[in-house]
This record gives sequence, structure tokens and C-alpha cells, in this order.
Amino acid sequence: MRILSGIQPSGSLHLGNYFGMMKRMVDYQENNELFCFLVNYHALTSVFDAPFLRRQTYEAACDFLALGLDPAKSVFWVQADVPEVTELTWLLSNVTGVGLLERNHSYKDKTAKGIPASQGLFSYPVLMAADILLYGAEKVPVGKDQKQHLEITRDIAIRFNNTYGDTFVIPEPDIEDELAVVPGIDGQKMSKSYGNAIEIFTDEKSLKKKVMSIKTDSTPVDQPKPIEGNPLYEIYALFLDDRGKKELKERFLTPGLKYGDVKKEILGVIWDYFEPYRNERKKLAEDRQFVVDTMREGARKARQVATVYLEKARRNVGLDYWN
Ligand code: AQP
Repeated sequence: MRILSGIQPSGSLHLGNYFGMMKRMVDYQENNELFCFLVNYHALTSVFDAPFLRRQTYEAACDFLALGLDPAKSVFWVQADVPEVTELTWLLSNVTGVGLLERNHSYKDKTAKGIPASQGLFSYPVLMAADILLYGAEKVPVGKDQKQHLEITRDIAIRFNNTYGDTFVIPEPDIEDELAVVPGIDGQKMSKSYGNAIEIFTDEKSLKKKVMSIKTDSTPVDQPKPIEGNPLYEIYALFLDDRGKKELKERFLTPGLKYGDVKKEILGVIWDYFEPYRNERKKLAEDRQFVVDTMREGARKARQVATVYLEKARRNVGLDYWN
């Protein structure tokens, strides 16, 4: 099956990105045709600092490679290295109702948080639709925050196919309920831009500071602790199998549990979990040429698929005028 997903290089990648999308992508590469990319055109909707974006694009490439994305088993590239996606965005724009975009929650949330209400931000889902349709993706692993964007992609693809004839594969979202929304240290959705994220590759001191500030409720020590909506439980559970989760639940429900002790455990769990990846990450950061060559080769492979779909779309809308 062809599986595709992307991530914005708009800041340091965090546990929400990892469990919501990155880890699942790495797992999928074993038995599927995996397409994975860094969506830097999308990042332009909220990042206006060129050196920062440049740096983060490189950092995100190192992160993904260190976490196990294997360029020999997948196609891994940077979105702007295949600029055909912007042409497809234009073709799709003409079958995208303004009402569809006006109902987009993410646009409303982002502008409410102070991100400028630009035309780029408004049409973010059309660029995302182009990303997905340009590669014929059948399945798209994402966190729950992207559910509506996927529905918009499907609407646009269906409208295009109905207008111009069968052109695009209609993709299915792949959202895992348990990992749908990883909470940040304040209990809200963990996000790069909300200052509530626990970064994957951070130093031990910063990690400690973040973990120690995970929001807790004021349940007395001698009372059972809540599970649902408790960021401490939810973050810890990310690292556990079913049996571990069951035991953790019992500990939370047994009076006497001290949140301070749980935080120390979580710190150790996160630090140990990423230990091998940290070592790999260090090696990659010292071999820039390898990373650059890998990403260029990924873009070459991605482009081969992209041009086939773009040509088909151009033909079907009537842009093949010299033939
Ligand atoms: N908290 C989360 N829980 C589960 N999944 C999440 N994802 C992000 N946050 C969580 C998933 O990570 C993938 C990549 O996200 P993105 O970088 O393209 O954009 P985003 O969803 O907007 O991520 P952020 O961190 O929240 O970025 P900002 O703050 O820049 O908007 C997606 O599959 C997403 O669902």
C-alpha cells in the first residue's frame, strides 16, 4: 500500500509528532511503499525567519533519519524540492469551494493564536491536498488535528475526479485513537508553536525542566488519582505496552502515589527511550553531506511519481494544448 505523510520543519519535533505520526511512519516502511517529506512550503505560513526555517529543515531531516526512517526502504524528501506541487495546488484551487476552507478549524485556531491571516494560511489545506494527490497516496497516518484537512483533501479529489474524469486516488486517513492527541505539559494538545512541547532531541537539563513542569491536579496524596485527561498518565502511557499501561493505571488508582515520583520516572523513561536515537542523531549532525545527498536523491525519486500525476491532471483539465 502507498502510505504518505509530512511534517512541518517549523520548530523542534516533539513527542506528539513522534507518537502521532513519525514512529508509525518508521514502522510502516517495512511492508509498504512509504513516502515521507518535510513540508517547508507549509511552514512558510507561520515561519517568517529564513535562517530559522533553513536550519529547522536540516534538523528535521536529521531527526527523521536518526529515528529510523530508512532512505533505502522509503522515499524521503523536502517538499520544495519538488515544486510541481505548487502547480497542482493551482489546478485544485479551482475546484475548491471557499466555504470548504472557511469551515477549517485549524485556520481559525491559528489566526486566533496570532498567526497572520494570509491567503497562504487560508489555502493551506489545498496545498496539503496537492501533496497527497500528487503521489497517489492511499493511506495518510496523522494525528487527530489533521482529520479535517484529510476530509478536505478527499472532498477536493472527489470534486476534481467528478469534473475532469478519474485522475486521483481518494486517500484514507489513518488515525490511531490512543495516540490521536498527545497532551503537552499544560494538558493542551502538544504543539511546536504553543511552548508546551517535550522535544525528542533535547539535553537532559531542558528535558528535566519540561517534565517537572507537567501540569498536575491538586488531588491529595492519600486519594486515587485521575487517569482521563491527566497529562502525567497520558505521557507516561505512550512508552508502555498494554500490560505496563494496566499496571500504571492501578498505581494511579491506589492512594499514596506521589506525582513528584512519577515525574522522575517519566524523565528516566523518555531519556532512555531516545538514547540510541540520540547517538545516531549526533553522527548525522556531523555528516551534512550525507544528509544533503540523501534528501536530494529522495526528491529525485519523488519527482518521478509527481510528474506522472501532474501530467495526467494537466491533460484532464485541458492544459495539453499543443498535442
Ligand atoms: N499533540 C499531538 N498529538 C498527536 N499527533 C500530533 N501531531 C502534531 N501534534 C500532535 C501530528 O504530527 C504530524 C506533523 O505535524 P505538523 O508539524 O505538520 O503540524 P502540526 O500538526 O501543526 O504540528 P504542531 O507541532 O502542532 O505544529 P505547529 O505548532 O507549528 O502547528 C501531524 O500528523 C500531526 O497530526
